Amino acid sequence: MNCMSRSLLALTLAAMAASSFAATSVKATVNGMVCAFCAQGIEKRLSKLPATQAVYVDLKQKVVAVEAKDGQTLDAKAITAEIIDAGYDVIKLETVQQSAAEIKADMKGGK
Ligand SMILES: [Cu+2]
Repeated sequence: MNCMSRSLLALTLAAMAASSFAATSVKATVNGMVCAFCAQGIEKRLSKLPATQAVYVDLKQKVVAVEAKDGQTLDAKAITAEIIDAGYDVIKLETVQQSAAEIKADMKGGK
């Protein structure tokens, strides 16, 4: 290995470390959830998806957040399908660079 490829490798490793730092989540606004059982049902379904690391449901703010496992991509279509299948409406879906815990903290912060 020469000098050039060694420094390239170092750069690549640094980039990988930086990217694994920020968690990616799919944040959905869902209509129709009224009680803790609704939240539980959705949480259970979404937890079963292969790329799901964590799920957070906020009944009051109608938010369902699914955090992706490191290096994996969440299937927004599958998430939407699961929520609709469970009997609820997805109004909005967005990808955010936050973990489920960070989204939860935001919600509790009263934003
Ligand atoms: Cu319910």
